[in-house]
Amino acid sequence: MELSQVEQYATGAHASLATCDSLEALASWHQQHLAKAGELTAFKKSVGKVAPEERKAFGMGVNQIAGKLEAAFKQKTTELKDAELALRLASENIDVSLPARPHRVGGYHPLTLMLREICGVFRDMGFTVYESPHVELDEMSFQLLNIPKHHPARDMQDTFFVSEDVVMRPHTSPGQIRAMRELGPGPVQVILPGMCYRNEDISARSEIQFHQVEGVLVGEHVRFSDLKGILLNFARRLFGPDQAIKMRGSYFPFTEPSVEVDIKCTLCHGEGCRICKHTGWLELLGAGLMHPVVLKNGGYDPTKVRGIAFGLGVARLALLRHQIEDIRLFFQNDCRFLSQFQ
Ligand code: FA5
Repeated sequence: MELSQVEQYATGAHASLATCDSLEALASWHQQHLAKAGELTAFKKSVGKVAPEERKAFGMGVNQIAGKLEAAFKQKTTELKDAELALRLASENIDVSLPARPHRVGGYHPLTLMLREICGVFRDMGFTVYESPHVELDEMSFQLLNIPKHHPARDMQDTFFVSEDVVMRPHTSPGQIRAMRELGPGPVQVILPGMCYRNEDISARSEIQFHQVEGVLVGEHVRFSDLKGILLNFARRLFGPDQAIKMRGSYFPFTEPSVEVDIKCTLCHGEGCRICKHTGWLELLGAGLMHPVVLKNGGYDPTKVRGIAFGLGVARLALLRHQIEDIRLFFQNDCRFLSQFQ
């Protein structure tokens, strides 16, 4: 074995290294030449076959050649990696001057916001929140509220029956009985917010599910004027210090006397407009002094204790607040509509 043979081999190896144009090609070049089983190793091993007096020079020569090949391999590797990186950077070029994509965040439903605002106003007046079931006994929803079976007043709400004795509550009033029974016999001052269900024709003003907030105040010194004060304060907190309300005589089996409360149109301030159907007033809620039968069913002596109750529709207030004309918009889940209230 002569050193010149190794030099000749090395010239060929350098030449083929120069033609490598990818990291894969480079890896197979390395496999062929510099790896343990590669050609250079074979030359290194052949040192034993060289004549003893030439062995030293041969060994040094081979090592020198090996060092050069390794250095060339390293340099080529760096070159190819740099080239690949440059190519990748060029293809992944990001234009940092482009505007960012809007990051959409969720928000509360306008009815939830309205409900929270209403609860906040009553909380400031000393009311606490009492939750009562959505799936309710017929007894609680009607009979204990002075509406016996087959009473014509049942027609006031077209109720969804789950079974003969169980209904989807058509109003929050059954919570009156539950609250009095649970929190009595002392004074009670609660609001009952929640969803109600009625089998009604869906229209711009009516849905088959809608929120009500019921208010109940029971105590020895409770009077009808408290009802007026609470509701006037409520209307003024929501719509400003000059807001007027009006009470009209009405009928509910569970209150006596009963009233319906109108609010002076918040849009036209009583002048008459589309929203108030040119009357200047909008119906807001039903209310009254609790009927003695209801107080008794709640566990109170109606000769000693009086109560006031009211039930208001949350969507009605939201319509007024946002000057919307159709309640159905709240339940269509159209993000373009809902996102306006965040
Ligand atoms: C009642 O439900 C009585 N329980 C209210 C009450 C409570 C009277 C306590 C006396 C004492 P009414 O059916 O009028 O009453 O409903 C009250 C409010 O709920 C209405 O003024 C309206 O704002 C809302 N409401 C009723 N039905 C619907 C409906 N289908 N869609 C949307 N809101 C409704």
